[in-house]
Amino acid sequence: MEKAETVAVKRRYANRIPNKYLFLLLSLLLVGCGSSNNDNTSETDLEELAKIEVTEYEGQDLSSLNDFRENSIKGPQYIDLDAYTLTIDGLVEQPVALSYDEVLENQKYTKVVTLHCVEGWSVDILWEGILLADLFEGVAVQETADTVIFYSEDGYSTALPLRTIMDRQLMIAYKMNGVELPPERGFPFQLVAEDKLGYKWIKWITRIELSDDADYKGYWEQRGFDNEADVEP
Ligand SMILES: Nc1nc2c(c(=O)[nH]1)N[C@H]1C(S)=C(S)[C@@H](COP(=O)(O)O)O[C@H]1N2
Ligand SMILES: [Mo]
Repeated sequence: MEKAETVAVKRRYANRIPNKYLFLLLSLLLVGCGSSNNDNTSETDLEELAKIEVTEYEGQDLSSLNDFRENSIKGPQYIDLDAYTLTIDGLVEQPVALSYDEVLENQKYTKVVTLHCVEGWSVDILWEGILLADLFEGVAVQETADTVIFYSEDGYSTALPLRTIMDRQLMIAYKMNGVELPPERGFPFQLVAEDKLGYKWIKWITRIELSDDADYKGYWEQRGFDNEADVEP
């Protein structure tokens, strides 16, 4: 296969490049092939992103977007933005289905927040996102709503009290450490559930429902994990 490529390249350039340069060109190609042999240990996109991510913010060292342990219930989801909308509905006057760009029209906020997984690892990440409060302003939340239920592409869900979201000014992130969320980390949006355990940090958010079901239990909450999910101080 590499050989066929080389031949194709040679043929394409043969018309344009004087013969005396062909030897040099082919030599360079061969050297190129030699040094790209470590393609076998091919670096993932996450490793590529890790090379350009922000590693420190206002004097604070950050974790890498590679320091997460990928243990999502169905593995990474790959969302096609052309088909994507973020629905906000339930107990609201004006339900919406926003495109990615429409969500990003809101004021952007940046904050270092730590995600603690119940499995005992944690990561300090510089998040960039949109306040849920700003998104809620656009839909006119009804007075009876006291709970916000988040749904994801992979069938996962979780919920938080509306009060918590407003009091703590929680956001959904579209960037981490200065780069767009990679698919493994929840592209296009992950909830930055500050002070809550990792299972509240829902990735690949597709729908946000305003509800009055304060007892709603998400995927892990139904399986016995605490619905408060407060990080122990
Ligand atoms: N949609 C979805 N979001 C999810 C999960 C999941 O399985 N599906 N796992 C949660 C858990 S348990 C943690 S700790 C965080 C970070 O998970 P990650 O390390 O797999 O990125 O994502 C949370 N968000
Ligand atoms: Mo977790």
